[in-house]
Amino acid sequence: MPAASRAGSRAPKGTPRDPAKKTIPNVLQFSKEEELHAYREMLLIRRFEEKAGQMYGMGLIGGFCHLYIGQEAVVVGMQMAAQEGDQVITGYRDHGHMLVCGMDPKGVMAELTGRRGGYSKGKGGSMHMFSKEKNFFGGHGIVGAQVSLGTGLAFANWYRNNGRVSLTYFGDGAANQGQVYESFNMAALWKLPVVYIIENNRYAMGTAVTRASAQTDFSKRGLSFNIPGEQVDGMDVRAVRDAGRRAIDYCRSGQGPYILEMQTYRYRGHSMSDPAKYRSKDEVTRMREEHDPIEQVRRRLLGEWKVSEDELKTIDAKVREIVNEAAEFATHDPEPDPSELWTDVLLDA
Ligand SMILES: Cc1ncc(C[n+]2csc(CCOP(=O)(O)OP(=O)(O)O)c2C)c(N)n1
Ligand SMILES: [Mg+2]
Repeated sequence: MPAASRAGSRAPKGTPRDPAKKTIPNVLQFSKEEELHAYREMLLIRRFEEKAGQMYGMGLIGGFCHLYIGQEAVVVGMQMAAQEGDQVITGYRDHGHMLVCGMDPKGVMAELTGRRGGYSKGKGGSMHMFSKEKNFFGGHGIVGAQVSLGTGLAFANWYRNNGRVSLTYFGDGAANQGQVYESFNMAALWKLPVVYIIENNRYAMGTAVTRASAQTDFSKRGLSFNIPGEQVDGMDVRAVRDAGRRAIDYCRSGQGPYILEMQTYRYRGHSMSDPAKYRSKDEVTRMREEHDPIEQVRRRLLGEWKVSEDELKTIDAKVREIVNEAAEFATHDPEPDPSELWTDVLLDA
């Protein structure tokens, strides 16, 4: 948006308001570079996940595989608010988190196909990947387990006084686990630097939030521990970055944990086999058509920032190239040698 309209010049008194014009607080505005960055990052996740879905269908990926399609704005917006050195930890719906942390798409895809060049040498699969170098701490298949681990990362930050913040992601279903509240208690008691990011995508497998949760406002889940919380439009990457900054600043300044409920939506099934009887096709179509996080940015780039279709096509082509290269690597890299079966099981200490 040009600077003049960003400054928000006032209309003369008595001018009727155009109801179609929504005034977005200045704080939600992105620069053109930020819009382009968010677009690229979200598109990389989307295309990567679409490719993973295809490869699963072709039998190249086995075991569990949970796609992040629809939720891209959450992790991209949060990472735009984070600083180098802040840690990320999440559950099994983790490919997007790894990509925004800067992990190599080839290594992630090769882990999905169980190849040597994968982040866990082909022995961990979709739910078990880590990169200490990129501050990504997994990838966890036990629902809610990452919450206590993420709190532990925050405890280490506090102990070392290193100024880092732990970004601990979990789902609406995981939010009902007991260990979450034990973690909240400790985090609040010791004022640990952890942002709890609850990705409320409305379902835990086939169970709607309203069927499983007595309190569906997840931002209130820390109330009895005095942990502040906010509900955020998790389909708008600008709203995510804005709330992310507030939460991370709060934690980094030593005031303790913070909760962000990201209101988001997953377009695909829970995992790769999902009868999808728990929601209507219309509901999914409506979300895709009216709230898609990538389409929102694309529209602003074309409209407000006058970026040409060609420029966007070049970005799209580049993203596809990265994903195709990753898929190519992941189909040709050899599988681990059978002698590797017993290695990396226990740590030699
Ligand atoms: C302790 C535990 N209980 C149950 C499961 C089976 N399970 C896997 S995913 C899932 C749903 C979790 O939903 P949510 O936290 O909303 O995350 P989402 O899949 O929507 O990202 C369940 C019950 C598990 N993996 N671990
Ligand atoms: Mg969920």
